[in-house]
Amino acid sequence: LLLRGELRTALAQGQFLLHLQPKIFLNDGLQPAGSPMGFEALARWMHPERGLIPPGRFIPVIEVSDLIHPFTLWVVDQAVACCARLQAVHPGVGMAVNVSARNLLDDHFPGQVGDALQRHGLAPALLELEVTESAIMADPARALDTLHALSALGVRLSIDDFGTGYSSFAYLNRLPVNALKIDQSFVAGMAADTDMRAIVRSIIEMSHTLGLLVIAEGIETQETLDLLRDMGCDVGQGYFIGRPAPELSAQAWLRRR
Ligand code: G
Ligand code: G
Ligand code: NA
Repeated sequence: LLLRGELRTALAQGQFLLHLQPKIFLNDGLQPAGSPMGFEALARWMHPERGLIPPGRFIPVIEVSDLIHPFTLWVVDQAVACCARLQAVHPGVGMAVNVSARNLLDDHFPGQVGDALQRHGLAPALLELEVTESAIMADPARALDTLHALSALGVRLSIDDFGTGYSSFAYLNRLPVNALKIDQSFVAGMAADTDMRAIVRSIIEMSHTLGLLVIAEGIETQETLDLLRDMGCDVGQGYFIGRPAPELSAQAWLRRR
């Protein structure tokens, strides 16, 4: 059982840390196929007694409380600082951070993101914020205001877990987003399931029709990577490419590419 007080203490005492999972270009275009696009920052909790706790266990608790505000700001600050350091290893490498529904309802959030970028001297276009459709749909009008303010900073925005929510084609076209991330449930199933494959193909085509970059997550095999590349998917992420790992491992991974 996770108590909110325990999470507050964890934040105050620096018990959270970030692991980074790489994303690579699957096709030539913006950059040569195989080159690194960036990393997704994924939070972990190093609990003093229970060891490393995965985000699925504590994010749902944080997300429904006001703790999500300082928590996301901590993640943004750490991720931006880390991305600034990684520029020395691979100039232009980006960093993605997950943003929750409540962050999109907070008028202060875009300014705070801008402050973090300034503090660490990072070009805004190297930061990507991932938001789910359901986070936007919780309060679309207010979320849209926040997304426009973030977009005005020059930060990149992507729709996470795409395909699991309810965005209509018309609505998607009005959002100031740069990319769609195809939900891993579709990606995992596509090698064995022709219906899944058809869904993935149509998401890729729709993204390109809308001028959006398309990112597939949950790539676990060479076969899936090859299928996605042949369908024209722009960017890939998954255990086959690299597992979430600490910053030093991410640096080593970057040097090997
Ligand atoms: O790493 P893992 O697959 O266990 O992550 C589970 C979920 O937790 C994912 O949906 C991921 O987006 C979410 N998550 C991980 N780190 C963060 C974070 O820093 N902020 C938010 N809001 N969600 C996160
Ligand atoms: O919901 P979100 O897209 O943020 O989820 C990302 C989560 O998915 C991360 O917590 C990460 O650990 C997990 N993940 C990343 N790549 C793979 C993969 O190839 N297979 C599986 N099963 N999970 C993955
Ligand atoms: Na994500």
